[in-house]
Amino acid sequence: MKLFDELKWRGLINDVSSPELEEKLNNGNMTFYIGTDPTGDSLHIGHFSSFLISKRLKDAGHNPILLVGGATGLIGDPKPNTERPMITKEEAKHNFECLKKQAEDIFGFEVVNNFDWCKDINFIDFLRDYGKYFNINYMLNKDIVRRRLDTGITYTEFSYMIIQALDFLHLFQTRNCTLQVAGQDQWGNITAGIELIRKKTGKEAYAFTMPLLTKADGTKFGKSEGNAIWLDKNKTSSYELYQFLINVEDEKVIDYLKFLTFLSVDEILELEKSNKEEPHLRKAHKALAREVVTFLHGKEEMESAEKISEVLFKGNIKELNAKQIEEGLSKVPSFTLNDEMNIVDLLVDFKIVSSKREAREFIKNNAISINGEKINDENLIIDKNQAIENKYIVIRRGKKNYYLIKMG
Ligand code: 629
Repeated sequence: MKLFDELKWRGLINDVSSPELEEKLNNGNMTFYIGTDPTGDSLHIGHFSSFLISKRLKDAGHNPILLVGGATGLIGDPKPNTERPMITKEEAKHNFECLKKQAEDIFGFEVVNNFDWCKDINFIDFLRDYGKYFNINYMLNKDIVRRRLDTGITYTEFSYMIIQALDFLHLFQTRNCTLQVAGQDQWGNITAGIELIRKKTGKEAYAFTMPLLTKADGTKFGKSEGNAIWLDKNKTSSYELYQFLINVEDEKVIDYLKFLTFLSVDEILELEKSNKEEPHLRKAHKALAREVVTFLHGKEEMESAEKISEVLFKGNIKELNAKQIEEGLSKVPSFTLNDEMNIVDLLVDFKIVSSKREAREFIKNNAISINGEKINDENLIIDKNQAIENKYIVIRRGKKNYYLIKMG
């Protein structure tokens, strides 16, 4: 399957700037770029779903440049509804450093900063050398700008597309970068660049956009209980990322495998068959979680995440070390135990049960386990001797309720 056909099959093609692009993509060796603004100190899975295209194109013989917008991050790409809060120059610089390192660690590709060439453009030259090529009606016609006229858009955000356009021109002229790629929301900014290149050089540059990944109900992919899924494992652990992926909706898991993994067409078709015929095995979900966690954090982190998932499902807690317990039980109620305590008092004081009677009932019915072992002695004393690595005691009530006791 040729590259362009595979990109289409994977659902990665939304808009294409010119029919010639298909043949150019199939015959490898275009220099291309994809950019992001340093609005935060970590990339999230939405960025990942777009940036992954850089590896697909690289593997097909093209030459990737990643851009982190140290300059555009100070301006703010207009969003459909409201003006972005201005971030400080220090914040933008810090975020730039974080994203540059993350992009290099994950993809290993060259990262450029548009602040490097924007910082030398003075105001008059900006208006003469770039602003002069932008007709106001052209700018007002961009979807997002038009929508913001009612709620209000400042001159700063209105100017944003000119900067992204001059980026494309700069990379076109200095790096022979003839292609820009992005998610579909960037079409206006990218075509502004193609126009500027045509007007300034008389030559054609190219672009294609990808659809933004969505959930079955059309809302944005990449949030779990309202929280972003970060690529920095200190913000979203490998286990949380694994859990997020293994729990995606059944009707979307195949789309996500196509979009987010490098599994072959045949492997994905095989998983699609399994997802239909034996959904309870969840092979497609497991493959998605394994592939993405391995790509981002390595095989060891993926295997640890998988082990935590299996152990918490089965309950054999003693298989986990302290770090894995921290990762796997970061969201459950936790308490500090400073001194030894009788199990019935502990269950009541930490509100794991509602009364001593209920505590004795649960214990009698084998519904309480300590570090994976069911207990039935209501006189049991809980102290740090039972703690895993002298740090944690895990209490499970019934099948689903975990509580984490931290040794004081
Ligand atoms: C200067 C800045 C450029 C080229 C691109 C840019 C950034 C661009 C933007 N991108 C989004 C972002 O930074 O705002 N103006 O969060 C985001 N991008 C990845 C995908 C996207 C896009 O990082 O392209 O479509 C979805 O994640 O919204 O010279």
